Amino acid sequence: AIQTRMCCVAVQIQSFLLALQSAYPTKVKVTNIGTTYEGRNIYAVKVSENLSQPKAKSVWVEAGTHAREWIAIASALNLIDKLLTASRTESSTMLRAYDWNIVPVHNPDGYAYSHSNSRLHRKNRQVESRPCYFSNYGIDLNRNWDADFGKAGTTTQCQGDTYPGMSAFAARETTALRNAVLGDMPNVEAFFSVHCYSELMLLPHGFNNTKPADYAHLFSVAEHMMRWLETVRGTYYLSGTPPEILYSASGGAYDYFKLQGVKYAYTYELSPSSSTGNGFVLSATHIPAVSEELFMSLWAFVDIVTK
Ligand code: 0X9
Ligand code: ZN
Repeated sequence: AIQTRMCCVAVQIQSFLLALQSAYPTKVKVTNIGTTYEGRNIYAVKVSENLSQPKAKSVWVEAGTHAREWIAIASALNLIDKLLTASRTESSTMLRAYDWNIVPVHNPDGYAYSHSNSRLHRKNRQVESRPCYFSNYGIDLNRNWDADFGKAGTTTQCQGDTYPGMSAFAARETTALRNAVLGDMPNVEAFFSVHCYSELMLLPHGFNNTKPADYAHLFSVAEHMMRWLETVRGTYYLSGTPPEILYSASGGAYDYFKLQGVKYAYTYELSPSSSTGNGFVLSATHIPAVSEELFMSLWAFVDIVTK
């Protein structure tokens, strides 16, 4: 319940995370998984029932890949906070099943820039060996993964919002997250990317019309999650693959991890709904409900997969 403001710059988030680590030294471990182009740290926060007794399985949750998607970052920070509120049965169930690894700000350079210069900035702020002479430079981190890289839903123009970079993992941020998650294999049972907006639960694959062999199972898990999400305040999320319900896009994080053998890989598009104009900019009063929806659906995930 600490994170109630939409606007929280990298330094404030860093102190929030370090304060949690001091308050819960047996449960919270903050790790710097890499450094951005502009020199900021990328943090992964492990929340465990007991750090000295690691679980066999883990879940990874990543938010803030896209700079302007502030509600995703606020919801990921609230997830950390809610997992530590031990009075909630949900939290103890979730921590009994898994170690949780949360990367609340995957793109801290872009996030800072969305505060200081351009509220709707999407990408990181990296200049590659081939320079970009436009102000909207940077790599779209959700196009930079090795999952059919550089094809659907990308532009070759470096100033474009869906510019994927010169090669897969050209971005420091994707490299850092890839190394952190792969370093936790084979324990990683689930990977969730948290984006906004449109109220969608996206399943693999996002890059073309193919589906993984276990798609029917992934879909039934998603439907269970969305039913529990709906109990918070009646929000209805549509589940499906991006080509079916959004648009195809190559180089996405969750596709990469699904291809790497992570069983459960999903991408959230949080509230508001797609009919909301400029849904990236929403008032901080929405943080509690949207955060609770993310949390409830992850509780539902644990409920169904541990049955
Ligand atoms: O375009 C994206 O990266 C995501 N939508 S957003 O409005 N948050 O930018 C959707 C990504 C879905 N994943 C893939 N298609 N790989
Ligand atoms: Zn996004």
